[in-house]
Amino acid sequence: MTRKLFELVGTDPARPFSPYCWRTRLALAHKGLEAETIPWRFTQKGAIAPYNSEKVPLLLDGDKAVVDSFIIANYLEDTYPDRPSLFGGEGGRAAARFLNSFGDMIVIAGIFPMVVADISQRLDGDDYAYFRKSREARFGGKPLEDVAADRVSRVEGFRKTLEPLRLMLRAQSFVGGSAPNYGDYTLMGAGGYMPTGMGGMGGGDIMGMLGGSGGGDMMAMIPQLMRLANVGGGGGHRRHRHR
Ligand SMILES: N[C@@H](CCC(=O)N[C@@H](CS)C(=O)NCC(=O)O)C(=O)O
Repeated sequence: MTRKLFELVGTDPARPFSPYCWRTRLALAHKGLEAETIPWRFTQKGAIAPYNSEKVPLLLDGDKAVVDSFIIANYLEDTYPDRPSLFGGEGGRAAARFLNSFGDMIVIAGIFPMVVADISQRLDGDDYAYFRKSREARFGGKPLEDVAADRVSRVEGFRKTLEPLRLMLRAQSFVGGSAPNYGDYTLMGAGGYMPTGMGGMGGGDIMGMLGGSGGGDMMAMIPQLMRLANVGGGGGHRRHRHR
């Protein structure tokens, strides 16, 4: 297959958990484009260096290498205009830029400190050492367990930051309106933390943390979307296991 997607994994190559990689996986599924998954680990920098990248997602499409989830979404939209639109027009593309930042700075940055210690438990060897060192440095040298220690008391505050989204989703089913579009995927990507079954905060807890109850709640769609994008293998999104 000419299309390949490098996705971050830990000890289990079948469980990609990066929210950014999930955005791309969902975008590919939306466009109905197949891609071979290349499981990638933090310390495998050499595998992506030839494409001038230190991070994933990295999409290889024929002889083109595209890095950064939002740039990839734009690339897919512009390269495959006959496929279902990710943005629903230029206004949607412009709004998705805001949602992308909201996803990065509010949703992912809000969840990350709560799950960071659990992520380390899904890594081993050099990956574990690299993750611990680099992420503890991000938190001013604090041990990851200390960063996550007060997470239960932080959940309520985090959920409040999602109130604008919740209000929106009382009036419509998705950020994209009656059907999901890339705006939804920028936010739902955070559900990627879920399949790792983060320690005491298992999938169900993370779901509750994100959305709470309510039929119109977009976050309730995460499991359905993960099925759509073929988490666990099979179907259109082929998985390729290697170390
Ligand atoms: N803005 C980028 C962020 C990508 C990113 O931060 N990827 C992380 C995985 S979640 C990564 O590859 N990190 C490599 C490292 O920390 O060395 C995007 O949207 O794709």
